[in-house]
Amino acid sequence: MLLEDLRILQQRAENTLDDSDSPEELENWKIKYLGRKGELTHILRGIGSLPKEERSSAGKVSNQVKVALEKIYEEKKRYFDEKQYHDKMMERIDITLPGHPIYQGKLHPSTRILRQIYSIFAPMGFQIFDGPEVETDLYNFELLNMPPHHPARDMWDTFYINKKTLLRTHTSPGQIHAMKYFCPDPIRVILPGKCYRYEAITARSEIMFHQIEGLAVGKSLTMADLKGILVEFAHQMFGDGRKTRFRCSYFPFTEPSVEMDIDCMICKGKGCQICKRTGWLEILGAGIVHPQVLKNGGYDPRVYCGLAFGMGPERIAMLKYGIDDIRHFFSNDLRFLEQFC
Ligand code: FA5
Repeated sequence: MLLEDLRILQQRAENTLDDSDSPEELENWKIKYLGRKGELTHILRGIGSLPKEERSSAGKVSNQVKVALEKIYEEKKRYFDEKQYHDKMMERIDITLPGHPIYQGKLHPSTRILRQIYSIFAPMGFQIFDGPEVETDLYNFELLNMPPHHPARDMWDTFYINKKTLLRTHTSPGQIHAMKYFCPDPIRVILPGKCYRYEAITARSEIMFHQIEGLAVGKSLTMADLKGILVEFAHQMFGDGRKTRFRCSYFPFTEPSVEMDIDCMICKGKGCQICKRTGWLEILGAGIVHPQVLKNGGYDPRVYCGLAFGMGPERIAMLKYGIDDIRHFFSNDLRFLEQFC
């Protein structure tokens, strides 16, 4: 009899649950069937008065009914919870409002100028070659003709990682890496990357900046090739009418060495504060690769000749865009960075 009551109760409870249309109706259902004074509880209380032999099977079945009713209650509750959440979300979205524009990032001015430089040298046959930012003393100095205690090292004080390892002070050690990689073939590469120098930060000098090195090695290269490449570069970067000049200079790894200037775009060569009243602005260092450096890279200097140059893209961007302070480049101020699109 009790088992029959339980079966009927379960059937009825399942049917009425299907009919409940709101969380309130669901809670009423729960109270009616599973609550402390609910119908199932009422039947369970009657188990104690059954004959002993019927009690255990009645207890087992009533427990099964209880678990089954709790399960369908939980499922229906989850359904209402999810529906409520979804309805709430829909309420919050006003599809008639204009959308939020997605902020579009822009290339950093250093990256932009680097890419412009690549695109000037690529048609001349220069491919990009990467060198390490953390260098050994051997590559950064010794193989470039600067043994320990050579006075030229003073021009490039740096951040040492340990006695023999340092952050490169220029991209010129990449010359040796490239020569060792390509030897004995001819070379035409540019080597871009970050450099580090332990020096005072000023409007013109940073402790971290980019350089682009250029290196060509072949059997018949001359100073005329070097000048031709660099004058063409200056005209493409700064405009056709730009005047250029080469001054004698000194680098331990090139002989002869030069520096290249362009006429000052601010005063058009008349002399102003920016060009220190000379009418000229330096843009790069260059020269014919020293025979010993060629040898260090694996090339026979009696057969091969090399030309090399090194420039600072930030300084070039400063000249090109009239930027008065190099510190803007890496201070992450969007007012500066967003001007370059
Ligand atoms: C060199 O670093 C040589 N390795 C260049 C070279 C390569 C010469 C191949 C001959 C053959 P220099 O110290 O002048 O040279 O630096 C080259 C360029 O790097 C400078 O013209 C300048 O544009 C840039 N530069 C140097 N120091 C800084 C600095 N502290 N902040 C920003 N740019 C810098």
